[in-house]
Amino acid sequence: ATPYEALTPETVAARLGDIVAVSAHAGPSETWQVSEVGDGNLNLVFIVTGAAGQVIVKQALPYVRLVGESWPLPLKRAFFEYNALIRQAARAPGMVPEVYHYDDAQALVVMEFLTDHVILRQSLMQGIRHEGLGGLLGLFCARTLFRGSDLSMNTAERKRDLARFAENIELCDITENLVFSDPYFAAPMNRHTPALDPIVEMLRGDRDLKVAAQHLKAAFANNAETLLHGDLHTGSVMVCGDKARVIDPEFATYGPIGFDVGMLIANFLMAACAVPGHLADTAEQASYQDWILATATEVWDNFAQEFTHLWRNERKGILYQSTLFEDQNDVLGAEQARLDRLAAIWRDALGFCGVEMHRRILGLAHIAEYDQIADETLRARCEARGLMLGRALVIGRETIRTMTDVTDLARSILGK
Ligand code: SR1
Ligand code: MG
Repeated sequence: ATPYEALTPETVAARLGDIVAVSAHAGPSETWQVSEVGDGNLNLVFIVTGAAGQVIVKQALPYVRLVGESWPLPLKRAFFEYNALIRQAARAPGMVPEVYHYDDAQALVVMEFLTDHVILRQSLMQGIRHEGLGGLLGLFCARTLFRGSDLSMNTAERKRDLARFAENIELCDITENLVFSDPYFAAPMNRHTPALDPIVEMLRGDRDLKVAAQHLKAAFANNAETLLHGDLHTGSVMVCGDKARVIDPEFATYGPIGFDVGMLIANFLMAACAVPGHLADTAEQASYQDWILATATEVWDNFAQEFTHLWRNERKGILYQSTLFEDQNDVLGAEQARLDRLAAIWRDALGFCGVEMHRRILGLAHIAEYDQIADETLRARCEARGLMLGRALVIGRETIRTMTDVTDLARSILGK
């Protein structure tokens, strides 16, 4: 194989033009126009526009783009992204971009261009409503997380896959440090809005919070319940009207079901906290926050509903075999087991939700919703609400029962 070389807009046609799976979608390479559009933390992303259509080319860089060459990062993350994408396509059909071509040596994936779609995070900053979004994302979570778990997989399939994704070591290490540890001490790459100093000091002195964050880290590192997306925030969702697709699963690893669900809900809650920084009219702010909170509720409700449907109709894996619950009484047993599992997922999800809300304000990798609020006082007010809500969810994860409890808490912290 040709040794790895990072692409540039000028080299894409020469390097990929002869690949039939690519030209079938973009047309002959002589007609291609290429632009690099990557704005994420890690990779190169090119849009190729040709006579027959458009494709996306995503290539891993041998370092963290956000930081630079001083932080090397293995190219093999493209392998995990490709393998996660094909599993997600099978488990949640229609919810991820179609893969056209994968090149292991070049660490690149060529995939479907999602016409007219935009990153959900951008849409949330503009106050745009997407009908049914929470429902679609809840379905995505339930289908990928149930079907990627030992509720669905057999022993050989599961053990082999677990071993394969266990090699995504460096990206797991990023999550373990950036999400669960760094926000809670003065880690070298952390940054935060200076006006938050007093609250940051309070959180870093909060023993219960730090112990809880370490319990959550232990769950993430040790509880290999399912194949996670691993980085399911609103920058990993593309939307167009009432359509949505999930992208960027390079952090895929086996972990607790509640991780993806909690991270996703966190990103809706943070978007709600940041609304005053993006919409001028106060009535519109209030009504948009309501829509965001309702969407977060739909994520959980649809997740739980579809998880229940799959549990009752598709349980064929290693755990809770239907044969154990065949007679009349044991139907109740299967339902009891389902409710227990859902309750555990809910508790985990609340905790993961809270730490995600902290790390996006206190750690290295922030979110545009907060960072793009130019007025520092307003930004600090929005972020402080996110920090307090995050703490309440981590500390209260054993007692908070429903999404209504969560949204009531959010409303009281948002002053609604
Ligand atoms: C150094 S990577 C920082 C963050 O970017 C990715 O999107 C993940 O969220 C990661 O934590
Ligand atoms: Mg990403």
